[in-house]
Amino acid sequence: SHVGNICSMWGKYHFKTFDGDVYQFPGMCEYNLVSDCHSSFQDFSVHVKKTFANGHISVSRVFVTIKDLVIDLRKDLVLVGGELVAVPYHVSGVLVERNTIYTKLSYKLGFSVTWNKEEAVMVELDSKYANRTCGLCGDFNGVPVFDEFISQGEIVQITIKEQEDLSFHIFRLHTLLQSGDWASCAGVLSPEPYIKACAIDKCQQQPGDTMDESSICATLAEYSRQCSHATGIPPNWRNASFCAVECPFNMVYLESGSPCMDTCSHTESNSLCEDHNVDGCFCPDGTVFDDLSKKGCIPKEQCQCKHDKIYNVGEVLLTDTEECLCHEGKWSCKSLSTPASCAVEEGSHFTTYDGKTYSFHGNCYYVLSKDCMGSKFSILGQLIPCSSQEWDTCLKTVVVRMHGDKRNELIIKADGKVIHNAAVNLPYSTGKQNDHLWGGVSKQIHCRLEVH
Ligand SMILES: [Ca+2]
Repeated sequence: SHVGNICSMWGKYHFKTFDGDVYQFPGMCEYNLVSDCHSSFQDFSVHVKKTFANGHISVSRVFVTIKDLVIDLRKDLVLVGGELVAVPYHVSGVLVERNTIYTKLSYKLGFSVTWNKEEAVMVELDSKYANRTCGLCGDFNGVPVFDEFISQGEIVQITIKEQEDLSFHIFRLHTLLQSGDWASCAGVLSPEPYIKACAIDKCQQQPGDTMDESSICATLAEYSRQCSHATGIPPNWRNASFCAVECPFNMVYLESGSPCMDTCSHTESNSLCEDHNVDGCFCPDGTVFDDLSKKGCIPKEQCQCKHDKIYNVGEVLLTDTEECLCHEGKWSCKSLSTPASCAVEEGSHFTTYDGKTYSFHGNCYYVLSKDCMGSKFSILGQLIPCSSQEWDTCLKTVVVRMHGDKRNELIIKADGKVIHNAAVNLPYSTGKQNDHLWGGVSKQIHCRLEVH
């Protein structure tokens, strides 16, 4: 299961190591969450900086280093090597992306960091890093033990005093998480460590404090995230009066939705998506996100098109060669130029592209037409005396050569056979280099060649 490769921190000071230990570490500083400690040359590291403001503990920055690259994730900004960058941002195998809830950094060689821009950070690591990490996420050796934080040969004990009277809070969460709504999650992930962690939060409060729901919200959010990752389906547990999340535009909050959002520019993102579901703000069913005018979620039919500027549905874009209509966010184009044609008929009657006709009797391969500017195509015709009527010539073979490639010619024979390295069936098209060839063979050869 994926959960084994996840380390996370959430709430006021809860951590879960790669090996599954949940512990509390009430530090307020900058910490190493995970580093590659296998060799002196560090592959990567993830550090977090915690801050306390307005009675609220959160992570204010996440620093990720990958080899020489230093990526500084902040609540609303992303800096790479100290320079502000636009998101989504790609560089050497690293992708930084952001949605309404999360900032996510993925490194294709083995890990990802997801931060909710508040207090929760999750690191997912490839198994190849097993037993070679250090930091608050532990050593990732598969053994859940309490003493895996070894610093310079000394064991660093991270623990917290047993708290009194956790019973009330435990009871409240137990009741919630044992309800039928959460059954799918309970089936894939035990809620016990999360319940206990949350209860500890409550007891850190001063006597007389009113019920603080933020700890419960943080716990349920974390449990829900981990449940989604473990392929469970968390319920929509938030509502307007309990742990509410406000979504921008007309988006709706879902506990479990595809992180790949369909947009006017990319209407197939969702169906091609391989990422785990996440919580967040999503477009209602039947709509896509308007990423051109940023007007929120709209029906696909209302999507505009872009070409230098933005065009509305039904607007026409005219170019030298095409007339394009904006339809559902896509250009539907037709060519304005009519194709010219030339012909060889009866083996000796020629019509040029410009309409001149003449007769010619040959006995060889002749160039019928070729691209004389480049070498996109050349078409050869084999004219030889007909066997039945020796005073006349027949077109025996047509050879189409693309890009001067003599070893990959398309050969059309008078008997209807078409050969492209081997005999092929009609209709035949070759997708190579975007050249489409379409042929229909009858008594005379008709061949249409389109070069794009
Ligand atoms: Ca361990």
